[in-house]
Amino acid sequence: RMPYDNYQPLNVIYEYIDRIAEQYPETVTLVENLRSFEGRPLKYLKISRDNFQSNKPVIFIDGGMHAREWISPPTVTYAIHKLVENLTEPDLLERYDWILFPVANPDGYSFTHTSTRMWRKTRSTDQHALSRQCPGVDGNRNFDFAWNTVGTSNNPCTDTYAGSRPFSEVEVRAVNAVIEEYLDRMLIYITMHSYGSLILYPWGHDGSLSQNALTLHRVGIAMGEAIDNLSLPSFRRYRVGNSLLTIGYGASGAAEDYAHSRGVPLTYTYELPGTGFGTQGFHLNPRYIHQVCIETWGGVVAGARSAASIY
Ligand code: 0X9
Ligand code: ZN
Repeated sequence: RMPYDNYQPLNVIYEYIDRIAEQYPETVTLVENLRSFEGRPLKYLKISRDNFQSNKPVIFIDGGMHAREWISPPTVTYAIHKLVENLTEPDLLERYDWILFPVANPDGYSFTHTSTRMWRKTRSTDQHALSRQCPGVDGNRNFDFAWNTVGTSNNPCTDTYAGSRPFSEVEVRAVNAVIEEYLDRMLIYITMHSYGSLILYPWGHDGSLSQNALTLHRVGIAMGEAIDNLSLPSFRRYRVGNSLLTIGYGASGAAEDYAHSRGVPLTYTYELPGTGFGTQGFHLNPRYIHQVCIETWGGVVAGARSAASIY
């Protein structure tokens, strides 16, 4: 498996993805149809016992939409590791097909390694007068759900710029393409962010609850409890709840709201652990990467099993 004792540059993550696809062609399919704004491949893996032939419910997990949230991509590659290289929970492949997209914003992720550690957005430019001096759109404001109405900005020089229109970003269109392709059978969608030790569910733009809130909460609690049971005493306990109420601010155009609005029953934003304050929280000490990957996978497993008992 990949090393989990330090944060890895994009090429190491991509080499891992390529090698897994090569080494396990029976269960793994690499998809790289689209390229990022700067031309990097957008890579995700489809993992299945039978090449997605038997219409099982799909679990989709993405990471790295926000570039500086470095703990996010390793939790997704770790899920790949657990499903392919070290399958200690075979029921999860019996019951579900999986789609794992570790770095949804590779341009931003590379930029945090080569230039600006605290970069959040994509690296695109558009027609806005300020866009050339201030590139980048917030991917988690760019989905077509109550787009650019709350917790967003029209100014490209801010971290929450919503873009010139919904789905202006090819990286966001790539995530959306997965959601659309498997809409009829996607059961769980999780987008990995940091930080705060939170499990958030819709609706995040106005704090109201969806029709499916009771189930969203039950499955969310199962995830949060499983993580807490695997966690370290020094880590914060997870809180589970509505996005706006639990994180304390509203934001529209977010992935978890959009996927739910399209009909995916169980959609969550995980805010993974961070220690420290302010922007320090985005740089979780690398000594904790392995721990967070293990406990986060525990949360995904518990959520998948909890959902299996309901659906
Ligand atoms: O603001 C965000 O995009 C997320 N927090 S982060 O610190 N990772 O940037 C929270 C998104 C919460 N979900 C919704 N507002 N729907
Ligand atoms: Zn984020």
